Amino acid sequence: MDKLKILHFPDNRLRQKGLDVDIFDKNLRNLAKDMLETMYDSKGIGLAAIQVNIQKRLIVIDISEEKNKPIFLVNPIILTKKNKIQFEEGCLSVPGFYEKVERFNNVTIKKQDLYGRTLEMEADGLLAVCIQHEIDHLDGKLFVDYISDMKRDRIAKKIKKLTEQGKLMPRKDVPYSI
Ligand code: GNR
Ligand code: NI
Repeated sequence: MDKLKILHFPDNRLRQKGLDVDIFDKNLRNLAKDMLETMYDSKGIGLAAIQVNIQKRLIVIDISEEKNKPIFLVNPIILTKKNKIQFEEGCLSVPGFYEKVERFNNVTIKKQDLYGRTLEMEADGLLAVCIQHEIDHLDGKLFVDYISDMKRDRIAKKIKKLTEQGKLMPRKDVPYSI
């Protein structure tokens, strides 16, 4: 497998939008597999193609303990959302920083699978939050966009400095404090 490089905030490439996928071939399935392995390797529960510098509307998710229940979302669209909640989020593109964000506890979505078949699904709790977080990535949006400008700027500066010093955590571990 190819381990993909995950872009870090404030990299401008994270602000690009994903394009609809219209070719459902082996190449797409290979990319999804590489993204899944990259996500497992980084201890994440989701990964959007934009995070690995691929401008496609493709997401991989696995919230299972055993890491054996992958979900692939291609061209996802949120149909309904209800019940606002506050959820403490992290992001592989903002490694080591966690902040509370307002999300919906229940969503229904329409999506395609890796073979182009259209499906509807319902999601609650962590899965619902993860889906909203990942679809944001496809629209060039990050969870830090929901916090104050001051906090976001401080996180950007810290990540830049840690990267220069070679001290940015390679995987999700102990949080930094801001
Ligand atoms: O691994 C991740 N954990 C997480 C926790 C709370 C809310 C959202 C997430 S998604 C994140 C992986 C990631 O950055 N996906 O884009
Ligand atoms: Ni993320």
